[in-house]
Amino acid sequence: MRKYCAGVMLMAGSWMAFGAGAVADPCTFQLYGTDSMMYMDAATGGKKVDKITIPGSCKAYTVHLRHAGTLPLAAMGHNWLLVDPVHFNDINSSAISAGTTGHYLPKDRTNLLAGSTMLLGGGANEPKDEKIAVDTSKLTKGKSYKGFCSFPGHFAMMSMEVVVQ
Ligand SMILES: [Cu+2]
Repeated sequence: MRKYCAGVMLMAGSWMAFGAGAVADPCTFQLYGTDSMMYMDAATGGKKVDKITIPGSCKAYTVHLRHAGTLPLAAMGHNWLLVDPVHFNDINSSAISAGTTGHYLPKDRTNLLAGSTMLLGGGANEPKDEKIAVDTSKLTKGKSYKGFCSFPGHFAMMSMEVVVQ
């Protein structure tokens, strides 16, 4: 734990070395999943996320999902999946049938445009964050995609529109 903290401080230090007013990477979204079953925008200090707009100039885009709470994954696990809305129902039901041991992730990822490889939790020794790569070449500019959490029932609260501008 001590080693981990030192690493984080070192990273923060090198980030700050870019200078005051350093702009956040436009091709990365820092997304928090909270104990109140919501996606929050880390950059705004906790604004609910209803939409992510990906700049068209981003060849690769990263959604850095972090569990910002303390509830264990069995009770309040979070992930992030990106789909074409026409595949939402299929993907969501196959994710739910995978159960906690399957991280509520669909076994068949064919129609998954991007997505978590694990369920994040806030409990001790549970994975707290994951960087999810989005291949923007798979997305059509201006089309509306759906990003959501496939933990049972969470999509009602944890769902967003994703658009490449
Ligand atoms: Cu969730």
